Amino acid sequence: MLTLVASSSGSSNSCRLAEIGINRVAAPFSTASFATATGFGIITKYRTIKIVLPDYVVSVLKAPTTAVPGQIIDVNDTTKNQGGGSIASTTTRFYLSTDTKFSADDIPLQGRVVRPLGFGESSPGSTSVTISSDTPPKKYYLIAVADNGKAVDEGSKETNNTKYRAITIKPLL
Ligand SMILES: [Ca+2]
Ligand SMILES: [Ca+2]
Repeated sequence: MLTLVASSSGSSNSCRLAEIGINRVAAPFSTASFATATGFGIITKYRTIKIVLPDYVVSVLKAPTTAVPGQIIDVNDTTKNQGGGSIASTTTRFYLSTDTKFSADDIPLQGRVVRPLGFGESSPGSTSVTISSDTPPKKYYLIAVADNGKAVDEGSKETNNTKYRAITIKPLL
């Protein structure tokens, strides 16, 4: 939460917001509003607003359920920002994992650049992903990671950035 001091004129609040570098809030700042008199007899109005950080997620992930080593597959995802607006481009990257959890030992594959997303905006995209020819055939999970590399500060919302689909890598005949 951030407390701003603005003048008693409602129309000037946006000017004060701009002065401290805030040009976008996700909701009207109506949480609390009251006036108080200072010792100099000047009326000052306080308003408390909640600054909403971006929250990136992968809302849609579509990929083949089988592939062979060396194959190039089309992976379709939709990356969504379900939080406050972002001014940074991000990368949604794909990984091959032996479990459903994104971890440091997962195999990095291709990714795609996602333009800056405003409040509630989505970016659908298709990525050509190469399954390395030395991938041992077995069952894997293809994990998509939104904002891979953490270009955007999401506060406590960094833990919901992945989505997975099972994919079986079959031996070459
Ligand atoms: Ca997130
Ligand atoms: Ca893993």
